[in-house]
Amino acid sequence: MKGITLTRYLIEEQRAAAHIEGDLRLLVEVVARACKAISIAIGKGDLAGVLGNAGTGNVQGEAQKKLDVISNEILLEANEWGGHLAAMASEEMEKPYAIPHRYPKGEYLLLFDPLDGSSNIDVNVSVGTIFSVLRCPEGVAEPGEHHFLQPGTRQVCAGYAVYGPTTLLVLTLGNGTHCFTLDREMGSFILTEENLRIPEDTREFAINMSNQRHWEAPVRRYVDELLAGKPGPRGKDFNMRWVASMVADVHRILSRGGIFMYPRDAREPDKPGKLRLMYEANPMAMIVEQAGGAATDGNRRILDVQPDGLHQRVAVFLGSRNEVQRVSAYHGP
Ligand code: AHM
Ligand code: MG
Repeated sequence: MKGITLTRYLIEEQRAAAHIEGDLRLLVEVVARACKAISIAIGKGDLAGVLGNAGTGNVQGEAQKKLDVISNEILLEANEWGGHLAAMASEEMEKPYAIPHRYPKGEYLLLFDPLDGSSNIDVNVSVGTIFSVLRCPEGVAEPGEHHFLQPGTRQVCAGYAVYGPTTLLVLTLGNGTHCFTLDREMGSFILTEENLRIPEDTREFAINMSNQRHWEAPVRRYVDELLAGKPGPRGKDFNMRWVASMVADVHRILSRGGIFMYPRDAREPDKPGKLRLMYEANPMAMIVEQAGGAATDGNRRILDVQPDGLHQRVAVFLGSRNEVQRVSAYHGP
């Protein structure tokens, strides 16, 4: 099916697999359209005055970039009126966003990190949008935070856009992970790679090494062994890459293998890592598993973690299956 548009892909999937309902199709198309708008805003950069800080902070206490705020608004505005959603939640908003009463409501919940890796925006390095789709529990008309707190296994769809040299949309509806490339002249996402597969073995790892002194023993041991290279216990040399945009690091791993790690560390002992479960780790874990990879928090499969907060954090080890299994085994049974 390579070469077909996202619209046709969704219609073909709906016919063949019958697991995509009309509203989910609409939802994916609307999110894709919003990603195109974000891609255009990012592409204009300083010409449109969109770089730099917004002068505000988000719920995590992080300084917001202007493009964090713009991307969040683009996603909210695109998705609020179509009748496909019951509510939305975002990294940039403390509480869920209720669909305004003037619009009909649908049966899905949409969660997103509107602009992942935004510390890279002012230096012209790839950033992205990550999203996750859950079903709103039946009979719930006004979903609250607790209705979002479903484990990642319940996701019906997950995806990310990466705004790099090309704009890509990587998507799974539970039937493999597929990659679409934005044709800027046509304004359409075109299927360019079907059924991505992450190699089980790799010689490449991604971690922020500057935090090494704060890591726990299993992560130290694992990374020390990688760094020891050919003469060490692994008997081969490993290469390291760290973009500091999860979308870009995960996309590289989907393309050629590797392991991505953002472990829990001693800097904030009460928080398990930096990345957020609901709109970063869960969608990426589904995408990676659907491509034959693995994703854990060191002890558990990420998709099995029962969430207890919309913005809760989680340690993340994902990518090539054999490496994820090894570092998870170092964490103990
Ligand atoms: P963000 O959602 O606020 O952009 O933070 C998440 C990002 C990830 O994209 C990336 O993997 C990580 O933070 C980089 O963190 P660090 O700067 O600690 O290396
Ligand atoms: Mg993020």
